[in-house]
Amino acid sequence: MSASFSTPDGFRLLSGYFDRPAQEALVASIMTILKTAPIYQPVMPRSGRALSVKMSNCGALGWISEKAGYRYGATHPETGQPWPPIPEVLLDLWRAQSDWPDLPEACLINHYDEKARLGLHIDADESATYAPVLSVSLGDSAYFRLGGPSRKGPTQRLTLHSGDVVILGGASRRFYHGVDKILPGTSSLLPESFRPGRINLTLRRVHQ
Ligand SMILES: O=C(O)CCC(=O)C(=O)O
Ligand SMILES: [Mn+2]
Repeated sequence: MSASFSTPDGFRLLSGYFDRPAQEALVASIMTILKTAPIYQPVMPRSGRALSVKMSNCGALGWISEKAGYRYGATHPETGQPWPPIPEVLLDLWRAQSDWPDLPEACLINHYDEKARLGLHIDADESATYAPVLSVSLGDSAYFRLGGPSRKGPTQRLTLHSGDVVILGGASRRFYHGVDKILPGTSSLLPESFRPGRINLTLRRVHQ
């Protein structure tokens, strides 16, 4: 494991942080989570149009996109059940890499199929604005787009592979980023029903 890419702004890409057996164990815990908190189809604020990414969450709070807006909530919007806890291995990742005293309350589970993408955005629904955001890539590789503090500034493309960890820390916590596309068929990790596809787990501290 090495910091294969980092910027002076606190952005870090830890390539291959999780080896294949660790990725398999993580996928198994995510599949268990999805049995009680099924992947659902979120919609965009106002328009109510479907996002191309499907979602679920684990942790005390989940990030929810719905017609009324974005929010953090303690229960699944369709089942009304509390989100399952965040797997210990992800809390270990947070303890090892976040440099933040409090544990994350939220872990967003994004599932990208071969057509899904995520437009440029800033993670801005947390009051803990200085706590870093950590995310784990599982399954097919993806083109990740990293910009800067303004939407119109220059961007660069990074390829994220299964097992990679991305850290938006320091100033980069407020940088625009998104996912241009996934590269179908580049990984055999995920169960058949999730392929071609990519799962991204995003750990966030919500409250200061
Ligand atoms: O899928 C990714 O790598 C990024 C996900 C993301 O930025 C988000 O869910 O806010
Ligand atoms: Mn984001």
